[in-house]
Amino acid sequence: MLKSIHVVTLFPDWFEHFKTLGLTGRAISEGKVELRCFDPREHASGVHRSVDDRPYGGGPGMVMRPEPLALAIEAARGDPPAVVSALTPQGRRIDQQSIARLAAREQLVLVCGRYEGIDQRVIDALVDEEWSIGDYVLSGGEPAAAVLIDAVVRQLPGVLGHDQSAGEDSFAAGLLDHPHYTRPDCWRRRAVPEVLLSGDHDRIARWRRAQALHRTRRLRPDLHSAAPAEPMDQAVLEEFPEEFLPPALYPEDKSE
Ligand code: 4FV
Repeated sequence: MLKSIHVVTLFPDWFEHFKTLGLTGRAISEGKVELRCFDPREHASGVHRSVDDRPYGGGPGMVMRPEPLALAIEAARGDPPAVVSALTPQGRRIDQQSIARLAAREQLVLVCGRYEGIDQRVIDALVDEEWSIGDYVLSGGEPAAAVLIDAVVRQLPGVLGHDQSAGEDSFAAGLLDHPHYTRPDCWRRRAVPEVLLSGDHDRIARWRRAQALHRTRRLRPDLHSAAPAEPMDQAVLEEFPEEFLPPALYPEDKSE
């Protein structure tokens, strides 16, 4: 199970606040997981201690120099070396299944690129795998590393109020989540589905499963066709054949 996350980044400050906030912050403060940053600039030599340089072959922008980055990666991966993961647009797309696998490792070593990217020889020599959070270009790997860290840490036992909820997450069952509601039961003339006020928890569970199925088929047919069916699905779709779509607004005088 995951104990430590080492991040190789030119912006350790980027994580200073991140590692104190929310579920990730609490998991770190409770010692459930450690987050340490390794800055290539600390391994840069020469008067300017530069960590980037112009690209061979010309073109815009700068590239991260190999040596300072390699030394920071070697410091972060330890001995025997842990698996080194880089966040890049070339990486495999992160999903809930890969998050669950990453959360099962003892240690994560996450390399964050900046500028146009990392000298490819460092990736060839020291990076074991690449992950992407999506087909768009960030100005740095740090936001992607934060996404991965947030998704992994909430998988750890005891991080989410009660362990059951990590397994109930969207995507954990391959479906989108059912809609959520809280007080008041009428907000701006919009009601909460009656079933949720019924106290009949089995019926509520069936309704939620039905909504997750309906909503996934409508919004993510790719997920819907790939999602493992559950024995109850036929029955819940007969009981709740329609997706709960917002009903008409309450007449004026009923509003909050
Ligand atoms: C990225 C992504 C990403 C590319 C150049 C950092 C940037 C810069 N990382 N998923 N999409 N990285 O855009 O993970 O160095």
